[in-house]
Amino acid sequence: MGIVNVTPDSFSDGGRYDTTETAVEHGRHLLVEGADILDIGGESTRPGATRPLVAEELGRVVPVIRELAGDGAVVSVDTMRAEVAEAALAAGATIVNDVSGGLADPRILDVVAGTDADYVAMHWRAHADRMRDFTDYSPDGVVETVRRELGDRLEAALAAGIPHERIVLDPGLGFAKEPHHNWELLEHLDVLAALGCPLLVGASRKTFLGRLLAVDGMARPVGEREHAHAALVALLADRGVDVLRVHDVRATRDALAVAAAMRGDQ
Ligand code: PMM
Repeated sequence: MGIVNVTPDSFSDGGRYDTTETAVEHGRHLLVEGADILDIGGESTRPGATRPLVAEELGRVVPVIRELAGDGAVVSVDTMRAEVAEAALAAGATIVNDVSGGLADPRILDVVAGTDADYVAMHWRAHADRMRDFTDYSPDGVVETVRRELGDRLEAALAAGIPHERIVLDPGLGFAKEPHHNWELLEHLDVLAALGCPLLVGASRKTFLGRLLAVDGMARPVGEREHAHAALVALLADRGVDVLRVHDVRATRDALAVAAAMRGDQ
């Protein structure tokens, strides 16, 4: 899944693709590099970010989705809002990627249930401006707590009428998580896979990789985390992850090719 952030302020690529034209061009580039899905988002979820107005979010994503879906691409919309999901599906998206797992706007579950779209439910606790206050995973620890809270979101999606086979779960790396929480979740993805849905993982360019590579307490800058991410992708290849949400599709494809070759599967 290649990322197209149509935002002025995303932590990873904010402002680079914030017009319809540049975003569409970027999406086409990711397809050439081998993306199977394009994830189009109009709201930055970077820690501390403030939310765009609904009209702003719609204006960012809908024209880009219309163009790229018109090209024949499989398009996912990265939104927490029912209204945006509805417009995106009407414009040709077939997947709703909801980083709040239905918590931010529960009506989004009904919107998805009323179509045959797939639904990604990510583990989430609070909007970006407050998520740093929600990193306490005691007493059960991050893996068990995320399994339970994500399990609740799965139940909510099923109760709204989204069939099990159309639901994908995501541990939500970096969302109300300290770096060590992300590593623990990556180490124990099997616990989340036991919920019985495909898994999506989004580690690309995130702060925990920057922290891992820090020198003298200074995190590695966002644009210089790709090698670490490719190494992670290769290691995740045999861990039952079904979808990787990434900025650099080519590096990801290369890492997956190496992992496949090492399995004797060329
Ligand atoms: N991360 C971001 C945005 N959307 N969606 C899912 N399903 N999983 C993620 O981990 C995720 C997401 C934030 O990263 P970005 O600003 O680089 O897009």
